Amino acid sequence: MTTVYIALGSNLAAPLTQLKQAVETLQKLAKNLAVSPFYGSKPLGPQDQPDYVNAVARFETDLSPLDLLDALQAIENAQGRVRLRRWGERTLDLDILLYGDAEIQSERLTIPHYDMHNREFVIVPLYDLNPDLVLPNGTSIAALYSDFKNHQMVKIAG
Ligand code: ROI
Repeated sequence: MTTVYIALGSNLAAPLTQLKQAVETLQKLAKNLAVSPFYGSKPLGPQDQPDYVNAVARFETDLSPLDLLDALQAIENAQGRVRLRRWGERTLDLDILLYGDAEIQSERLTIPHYDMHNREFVIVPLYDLNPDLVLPNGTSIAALYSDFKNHQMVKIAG
């Protein structure tokens, strides 16, 4: 069993419902699923798009990284994933942030997620889930969180 962390994001087609539905589906392939609070966040990227709802989930799985990626993409597609432009609005994004302590660089996967340390909508909910987390490169989530202590995101009632 490997402990994995997944980022969830949506800013189209009832974002909160999109995330809740994805969590329901994750329950089926996940052991010991835990989900952070849901946050409303300003878009990173073009500003002429709706605000996002973001969260992070942690669970244990026997799936390999690529099988997990396939499973997450199947959930995105089942929920009618629409992505209108690069860095633009989307109905559902499920990104693998961490897969145990693995560091993976392949055509389909970069783990840890290449830009997670710069994204408050990832770091803040990750810290909520596990303030003692240490990334594979030795960086603590607490150190990353300190950059975002004054974040402007709002918690959304789950
Ligand atoms: N911005 C926010 N706030 N949340 C996201 O999940 C998100 N996802 C993206 C881009 C377009 C980079 N911006 C985002 O893929």
